[in-house]
Amino acid sequence: MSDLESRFLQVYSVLKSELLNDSDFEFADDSRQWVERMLDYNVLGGKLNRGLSVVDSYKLLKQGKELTDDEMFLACSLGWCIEWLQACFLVHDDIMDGSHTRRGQCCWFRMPKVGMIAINDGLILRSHIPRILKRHFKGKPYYVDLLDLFNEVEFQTTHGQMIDLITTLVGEKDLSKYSLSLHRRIAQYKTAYYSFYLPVACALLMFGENLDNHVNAKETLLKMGIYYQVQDDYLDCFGDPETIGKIGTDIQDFKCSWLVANALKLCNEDQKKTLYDAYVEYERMSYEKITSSIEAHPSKEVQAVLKSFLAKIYKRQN
Ligand code: GPP
Ligand code: MG
Ligand code: MG
Ligand code: MG
Repeated sequence: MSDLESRFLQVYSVLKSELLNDSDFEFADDSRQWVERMLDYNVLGGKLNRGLSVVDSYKLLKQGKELTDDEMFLACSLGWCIEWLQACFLVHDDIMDGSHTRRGQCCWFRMPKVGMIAINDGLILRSHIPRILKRHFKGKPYYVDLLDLFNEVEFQTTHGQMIDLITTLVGEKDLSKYSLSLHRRIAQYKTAYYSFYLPVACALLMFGENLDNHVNAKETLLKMGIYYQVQDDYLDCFGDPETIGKIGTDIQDFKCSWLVANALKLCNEDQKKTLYDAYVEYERMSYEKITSSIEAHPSKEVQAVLKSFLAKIYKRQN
């Protein structure tokens, strides 16, 4: 484990302990144990990419200058807020998608004695974010912007999830309605905002930037997020469940996945081969397009942030 990862995990323990001793609720042993088990099960166990990239981005914005202990703690806390949001989304998404496994373990709602309590657990996870922000960021000039950012990204993600879900109602009857433009919309809203824009936006706010001045970076991050969801769709079908930690459900769920949207567009002869070749080509083209839009960005620091993101996901296997 890297130094950064162990610092990051230390901050998790602090935040968890603060939440489990929140004086605005009368915790008893059983409720405290429930929340603790629920947090360890759902917030931990992932790759922590989104969370760690807040710290990486903030460091790059500071041009490699050493972070103070306070800055490190705050950047890690913002990273954890994103991991908390992700945990909330995954708990709910697995119920909606009827999934069985996540991060190499049983989905939370399928655990004995959990079932639909998982719905409330997802809401608890979401409610923890403003608790963390209030405790550590209230009084900072960017506090309101942070709250606003998390609210906005939640709006975008839930609406992306909504089109992902309602699209299947049509798709079950008539797959020909699926298209790449519909897929792009689903991917952008359900994944790209919270997975790519949010970590950088958090780092920029902490650095004192106005997000309105970074629309170019936002657009590039959204492109990367779409590419990431295309990878997710590809891995859902062709990835090794051992490596990706989940068993795909997109085909059974009639999802408007990138694979089916392309299959329909390409009128394949040998379907598997066509889909595979299309993916390789898509990966190359995306990389090129994203790289050139990064290089068009005026600020070298922002370019460095964006490039470090791209390097993290290009040709990922899990
Ligand atoms: C990924 O979809 C999108 C999310 C996990 C966001 C869910 C949003 C909610 C508001 C609940 P996916 O179903 O392809 O992800 P996975 O393949 O990991 O199940
Ligand atoms: Mg889903
Ligand atoms: Mg899913
Ligand atoms: Mg998926």
